[in-house]
Amino acid sequence: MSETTAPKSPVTAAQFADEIREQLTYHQGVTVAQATPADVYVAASLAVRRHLMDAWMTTQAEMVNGHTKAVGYLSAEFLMGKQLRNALLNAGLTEQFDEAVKELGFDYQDVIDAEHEPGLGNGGLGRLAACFIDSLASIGVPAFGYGIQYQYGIFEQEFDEQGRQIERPDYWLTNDEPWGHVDYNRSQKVSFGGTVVENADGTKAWKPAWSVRAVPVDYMVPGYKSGRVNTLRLWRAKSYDEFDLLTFNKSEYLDAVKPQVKAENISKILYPEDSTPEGKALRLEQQYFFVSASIHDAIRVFYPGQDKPDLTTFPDKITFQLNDTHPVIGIPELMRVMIDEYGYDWDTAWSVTTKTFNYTCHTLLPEALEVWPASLIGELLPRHLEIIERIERQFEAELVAKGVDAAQIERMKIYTGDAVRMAYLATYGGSHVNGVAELHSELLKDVTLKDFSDTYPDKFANVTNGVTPRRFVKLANPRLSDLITEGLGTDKWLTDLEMLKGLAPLANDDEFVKKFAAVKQANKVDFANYAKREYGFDLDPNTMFNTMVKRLHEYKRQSLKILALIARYADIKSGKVSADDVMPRTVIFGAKAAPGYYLAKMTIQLINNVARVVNNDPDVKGKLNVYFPWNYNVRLAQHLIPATDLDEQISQAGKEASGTGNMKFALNGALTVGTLDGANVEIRERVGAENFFLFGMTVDEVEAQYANGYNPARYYESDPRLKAAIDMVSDGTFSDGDRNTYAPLVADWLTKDWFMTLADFTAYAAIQGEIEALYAQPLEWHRKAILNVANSGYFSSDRSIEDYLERIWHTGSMA
Ligand code: B1N
Repeated sequence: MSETTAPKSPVTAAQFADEIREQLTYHQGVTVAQATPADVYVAASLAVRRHLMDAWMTTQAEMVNGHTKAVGYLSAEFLMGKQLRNALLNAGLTEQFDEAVKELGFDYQDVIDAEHEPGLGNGGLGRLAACFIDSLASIGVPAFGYGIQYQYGIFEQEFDEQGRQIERPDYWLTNDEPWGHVDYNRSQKVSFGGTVVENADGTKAWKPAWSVRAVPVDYMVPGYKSGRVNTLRLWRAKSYDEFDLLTFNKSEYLDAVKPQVKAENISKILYPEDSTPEGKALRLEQQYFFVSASIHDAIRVFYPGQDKPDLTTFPDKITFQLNDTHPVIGIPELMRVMIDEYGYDWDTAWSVTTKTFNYTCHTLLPEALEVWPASLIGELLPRHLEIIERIERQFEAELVAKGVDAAQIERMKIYTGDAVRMAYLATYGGSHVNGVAELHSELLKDVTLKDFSDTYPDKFANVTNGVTPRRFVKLANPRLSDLITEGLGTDKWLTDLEMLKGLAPLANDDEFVKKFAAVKQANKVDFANYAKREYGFDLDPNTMFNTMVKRLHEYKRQSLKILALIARYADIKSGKVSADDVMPRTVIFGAKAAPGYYLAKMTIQLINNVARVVNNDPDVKGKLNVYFPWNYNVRLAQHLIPATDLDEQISQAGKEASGTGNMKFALNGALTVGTLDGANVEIRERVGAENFFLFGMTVDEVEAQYANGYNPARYYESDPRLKAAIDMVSDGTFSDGDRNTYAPLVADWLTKDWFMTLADFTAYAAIQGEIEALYAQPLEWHRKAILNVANSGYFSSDRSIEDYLERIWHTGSMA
């Protein structure tokens, strides 16, 4: 572990104000009087960057000269969230900034709001990458994040009059973006297409048809009090031929810019799919683009100025972590680079490659494992397809030698002749494979990659996910952070989160529990104000805040939540339950659906219309309210999580690989209602079964249902409350009398219901009584919430990184 030294050169607020003035004058050319909050945001960001610059350069120099292996985290997504406040925190400049901005005559919030969050990820996988690079820097591990600087991030979500999702392009680069440094002098050439020819000496040469220029855009990744600043290097595609002169001379002007458009399309847009890959050529182009540029970049960085580097030492310089299958084309790429570009033989290249790569799998849905048509790879990357074929031959020979039977060899094919299975390629071509929670890693071994774990048991490992306490506790929840520091008598917990355990005894101290409750209440008031300002909503902070935020997906079962809510509504409407007996609740949803995911989008429409009907019904006024703030993103998460009383983690058991929202909520003192899925299992183990609302089928029970032929209609018939809720969806209550609006959704529930929402409904509805009974005793509720905080220290991404260092990367922090 590195020294926890604060970055050098702390300044006073007055000095920092001068630095902002200087940037305004000499970078932007505006006076303080002319400056807008957006100008001050840019100037302050540039000023913080200057403070981090020396540490950044030292970190890079020591990484190359030192004897510590670096980590290259290859990820198609980095969902960073806003940068300024995080950089201020890690540079130790938060207070100076607050005062300086005031001195300059600006409102602190306006300046912070001027930053447009870079939405370069879809959900948990991209946010995990961002937490991991924060932890790597905070622990002091030399590391690069490598990815793509998409010009358009995840779409901006709006709702139309009917409550349907509308997607708008997120052009986050419209304004000055002070964080990314475009380094044209360190660009790389990435090529595509063409053919493979044989040289006179029998070696192979790839003659590509076209190339693009990969330009690195560098972001600082400052560690918290570590004095280290790592690099996130995001590649931007540029054309080499701004104009095709030949075409241009024929005066076909529009055609002349075509090559430029084609090249620059590669980094144009983030695919908005989550947990389900899109098998498009452009996506493969993106994957190869950033991986090829990154591998060449690492060679440039670690063998500076060397024409003939000794690449047999490459695995001692850097270890590449493959974040899901998206960067797996890096395996044949490193083979190609070593053989074709540097003249190594196959076996040497293979030995280096397998030592360099490790693979993290993030899913259990079989349809989510990427499989590329061989024809597509052949067209785009013909030399790589040859290499993959040879890997397959070697692999089969190895399996035969190990005595694996023919049927199993057939099942394990990486290259089937028609298609390439990227997860299999990653498993064979790297040293380790890991899942992202204990249950997930077990299921990978027993089901998804069983043949591989039977054959290569030592490759398999688990690293349970984690989240950074700097962004998700310190920045998001300053009140709770102060209370924790008060309770523990130190703020060291921010770099050693297991210290939260020290709070456990305070759960029995009524004074502390009341302070904790007051923090939650103040956060709820804050969120109500935020929701009013940003969305025009009127939330009542004296009701329970019950939140479900995550991507909209059938397996996550937003349907289960909305059906239970409708059933509750129906109880009150029908007089079965008197409104006076209802514990008032505010249910808050946040979710984006993939633009092409029909049932997910229909679920969004349903939630919006349930909200409209319920919120306008005088019969339930003040008892049940539903809000769906649009465009859920990191910023909204930071506001909402600290204000939540009850968090929903209700996926079908065996489908959510881990979840990371669950960790953020527990750390911020929400209780969880959840299934035995993903990391819920470990959260419950740690916080204690009595402090977690568990319901629903287990993985085994789910499997038994599938095996016996699951019949959802049976549940509809046998639970009258479920029937009433579904009937209300079909009878037009939430569609102005139109019975067709939700017909496809209802039909799916009654005839397919692949994720068994109906089967879990009764148990889910039943546990609501327990939840409300506890909520009626505030001290008891908050005691349990404190125990959730106290026992969730394990879910720090610092711990995840320590596990990767020990189990997978076999390296440590810089001396
Ligand atoms: O990765 C997270 C986990 O906590 C979640 O449980 C898991 O669902 C999520 C293709 C994915 N798995 N797969 C993806 C994202 C984008 C894409 O194009 C797949 N995301 C997850 C972190 O481990």
